Amino acid sequence: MKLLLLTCCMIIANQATAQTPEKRSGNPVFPGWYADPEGILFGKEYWIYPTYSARYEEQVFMDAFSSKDLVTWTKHPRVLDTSGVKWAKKAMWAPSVIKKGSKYFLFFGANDIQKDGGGGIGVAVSKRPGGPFKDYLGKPLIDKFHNGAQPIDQFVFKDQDGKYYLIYGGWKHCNIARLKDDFTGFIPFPDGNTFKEITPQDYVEGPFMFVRNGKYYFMWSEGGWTGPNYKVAYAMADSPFGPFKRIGTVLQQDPKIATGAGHHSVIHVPGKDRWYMVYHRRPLGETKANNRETCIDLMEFDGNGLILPVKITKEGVTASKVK
Ligand code: FUB
Repeated sequence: MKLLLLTCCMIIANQATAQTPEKRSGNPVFPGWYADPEGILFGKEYWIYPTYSARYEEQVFMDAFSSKDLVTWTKHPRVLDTSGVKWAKKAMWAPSVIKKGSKYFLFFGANDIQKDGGGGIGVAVSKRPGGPFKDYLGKPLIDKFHNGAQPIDQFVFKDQDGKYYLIYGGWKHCNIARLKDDFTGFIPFPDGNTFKEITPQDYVEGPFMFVRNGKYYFMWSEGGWTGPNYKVAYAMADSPFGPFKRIGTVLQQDPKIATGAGHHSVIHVPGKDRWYMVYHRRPLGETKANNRETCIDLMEFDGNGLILPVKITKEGVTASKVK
């Protein structure tokens, strides 16, 4: 009798497990054409700030998305738009957001400038991560080419000593510049230069930096963003200034899943060795340049601290709340 009861209980338990599959984010994590996503944690909430991926003339706003568990995402429409930034007319790209004090600062590119002036990298500010963000300076923070870098694809990096840097650049050049504490401009380096070039081999655009176990990981996108071979590579160094020697590719297309995987960011869950790569890719068979979707997959390291190639998936990551 006891054995029969035990067997029944096990069958019921097994059925219950089978009926409650693990919740996953799925990929893309939210619907719509969105690219260049920056993922970040604000308190216990995950946020993703992407580029609205459309014709340049239609890129006149940015939406944001928040989630408590990586599965259910809430859309925050038009956290920034050109009505709040007089000098921005089109091509609002690659938001990078940071909290400083009680305010949130959103760095963005606008106008896709081809020569000095008329646009570049700007800063907007808000009291809330969901905006509305308003122009902070009334003009671009960078509106010129320095060291050959187009002023786009900005990433704001807070170093371990509390200093803030802007790492940015398109057209195959990447600069790092130290931000003033109030983000109104830059503090020149001791050698008198403000923009220090840190371009590694094969760099094209989309820089990102993080620190793990005291090492600086510098990551960037390679190839053409409009094609299938777009990808992400990385280097490691002991300082944010490098030198950065390319180690290898960490993210690329998988002909069974999607193409053009690139322009990424990384979310680290505090207190854990858990890292997420947030990136965009193009669905299989899709060739339109702007038909890019925002996805998330796990990023893992080997015992020597090297990044393992990211496996891009349709399922995404499992539900996870920040404690
Ligand atoms: O989305 C516009 C541009 O495409 C970005 O600035 C580049 O990094 C590329 O992803």
